[in-house]
Amino acid sequence: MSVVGIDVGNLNCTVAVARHRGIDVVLNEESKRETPALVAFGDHQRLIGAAGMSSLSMNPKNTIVQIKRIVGRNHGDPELETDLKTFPFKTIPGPNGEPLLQVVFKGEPRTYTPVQVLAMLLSNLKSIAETNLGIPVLDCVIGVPTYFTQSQRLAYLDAAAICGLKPLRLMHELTAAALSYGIYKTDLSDTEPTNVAIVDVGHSSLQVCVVALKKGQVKVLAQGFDRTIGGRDFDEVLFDYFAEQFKGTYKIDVKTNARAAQRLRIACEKIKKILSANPEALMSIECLMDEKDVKCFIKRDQFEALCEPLLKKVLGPLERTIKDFGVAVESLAAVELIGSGSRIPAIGKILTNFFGREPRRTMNASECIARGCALQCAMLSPTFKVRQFEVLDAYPFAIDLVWSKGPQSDAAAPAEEEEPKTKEPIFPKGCTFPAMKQLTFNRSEPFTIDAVYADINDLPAGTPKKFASFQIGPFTPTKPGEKVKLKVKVKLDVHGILKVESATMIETEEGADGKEESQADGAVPMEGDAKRQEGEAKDEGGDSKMDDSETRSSAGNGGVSVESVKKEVKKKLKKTEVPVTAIILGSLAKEDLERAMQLEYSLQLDDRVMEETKERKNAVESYVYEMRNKLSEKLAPYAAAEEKETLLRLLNDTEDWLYDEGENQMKGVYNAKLEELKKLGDPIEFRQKEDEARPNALRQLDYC
Ligand code: ATP
Ligand code: K
Ligand code: MG
Repeated sequence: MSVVGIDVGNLNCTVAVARHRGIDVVLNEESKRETPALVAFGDHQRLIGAAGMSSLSMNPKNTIVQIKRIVGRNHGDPELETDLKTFPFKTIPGPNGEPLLQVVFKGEPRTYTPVQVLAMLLSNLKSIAETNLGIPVLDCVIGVPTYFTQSQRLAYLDAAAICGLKPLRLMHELTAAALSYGIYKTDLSDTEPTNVAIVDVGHSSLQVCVVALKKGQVKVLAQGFDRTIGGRDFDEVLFDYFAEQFKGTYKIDVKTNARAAQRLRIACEKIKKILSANPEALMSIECLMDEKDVKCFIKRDQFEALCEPLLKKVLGPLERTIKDFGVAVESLAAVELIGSGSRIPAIGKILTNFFGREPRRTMNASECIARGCALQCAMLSPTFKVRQFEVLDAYPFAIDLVWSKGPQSDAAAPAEEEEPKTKEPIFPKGCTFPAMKQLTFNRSEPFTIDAVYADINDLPAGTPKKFASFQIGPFTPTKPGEKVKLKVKVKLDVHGILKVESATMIETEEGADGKEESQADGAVPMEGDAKRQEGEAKDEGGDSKMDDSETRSSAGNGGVSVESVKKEVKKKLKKTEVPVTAIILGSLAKEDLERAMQLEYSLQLDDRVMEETKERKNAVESYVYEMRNKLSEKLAPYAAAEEKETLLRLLNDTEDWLYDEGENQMKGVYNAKLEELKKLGDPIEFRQKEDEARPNALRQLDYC
């Protein structure tokens, strides 16, 4: 079984695998440790990851980048709209509210959903792992940013399913980093936690967390983020600056030309990197637009001045996180910096000032997330033996559950239509997950439970407050029309996705004390907090060890004590499973998922055929060159003059053909061409080989 960790970056992805001697970051087909997060749709084939790099500037309109920013978002979300302005490709609204990516692929206009494109990228990362491991990859752990919403998480799971991956966990990137940091630490105490802050400045966001490390355990204490500070935002500052400069100096507006804009953006990223190590840099692009070469110097001071508004924002997430942590920065045992965007010296300075010390780079900035994910995968995989290290992660958003009141309860309590606003959310911000909560209802008819973000301000603008909705029922009480007790288990699962795990109708069998029952549950279920039952949050799979007998009820509701419920009701309970239907969950419908899987499968077949075709074409090409050389060297004595001339002519014609109509042919055409050449070449080679095999004395050196 495969044990794989995948860090899907907005710019760069890393794949790590567990082998018996440890965790290794594996190389892609170009022997690189990082794989660009892009999918390019070409005239003849799609190119994913490293293979598509040149399409970035050659074919920008059909090269999808930053898919991590797009996936799980709705068309028209303000944050997405801002992003799309800087992307060279186009989107249109899709049937499910998602932005459809419009490309021209093999000469045809096509649209793909962001989930499909993410699946393409994941399939490339999967195949990198497979090539290195030599086995099919299914199980994996995939990193996600802390700030991912339910719909982004679901999109990742769908994309993984489309390309045949089975994530055992979607793991918060910084938690993965913390795991790969903590597990190798030998000086951790059993009781006294070592508190460490980790800051990740990536391409599209800044994330920070404070974790407590103990022997065999990492617990996330606080976390923060800003989705508007990342390496790409610094590129954009440079882009705007140079675009403006070139308008004046060269009278060109690169913003009106997709290819020029893309080339300038790529150049800006390089300039930014140069400025991390040098006080100044020269921007120079040949033939950028209107056949004009451009040149412009920029100093680091200038760059930093331009970035001041951006740099000012860096403190925000740090301050919020430390405030949530509730302890001074001085008490942190270490501050670790990861993510390649953190190489900007000005960011380093801000962090140094804030934390009162220079952050360390103990971890490999671009690999620790993938490594942490692989470690987690190894721990979750039954086939792997690895030192267990408990991961107590924290969920970033407060989640509440709301439900319609039953008709009878409405009548009974008309004044209580609205839930009290001050109550603590069911899953408070920062709660440990996976976690399970049990709710008790008193109903006679089916009803719905909605999951909402309790504080929508924490989420990207445009995120709907309600993100999941479940119908509980139908159910048929033994005495029709009578209220029954329903226990509903709600789970925030290992991926950070909220689901209703189960609903159970609980009836007291004949002879049970009905009076006590009604006292316990009152007319309106779930008033206040007292009846929300905490599940076993620690349970990895979220499988709670909850027992009905542990149910407590609100004293204010004239409740029954734990003991009395246990003794008198337990043996008389009749439990019936009640169906739960997700009305909104946001993952793909089964048919759509299957269709997407089939499409991806056939695209992969096309890719394979293309690869084989390329390989056959190369075979023809190398035959031409090698044969020509051999004919003038070792094969020369074995070919008659006429024979040699015919073959040479055919070789030359084939070479011309390869540059002309033979450039894009089907696999079979190249095979036939190779056969044609070999028909003439093989007899000559045969004679030479036969001769070589003879004892020296018998060699017939001169055939002609
Ligand atoms: P994210 O974590 O946001 O999803 P990612 O993981 O792809 O994105 P990283 O690979 O950590 O991001 O960082 C990429 C960013 O780091 C890019 O913006 C890149 O330009 C920037 N970067 C890389 N090297 C340097 C450098 N030497 N100086 C400044 N920035 C750099
Ligand atoms: K990365
Ligand atoms: Mg990253």
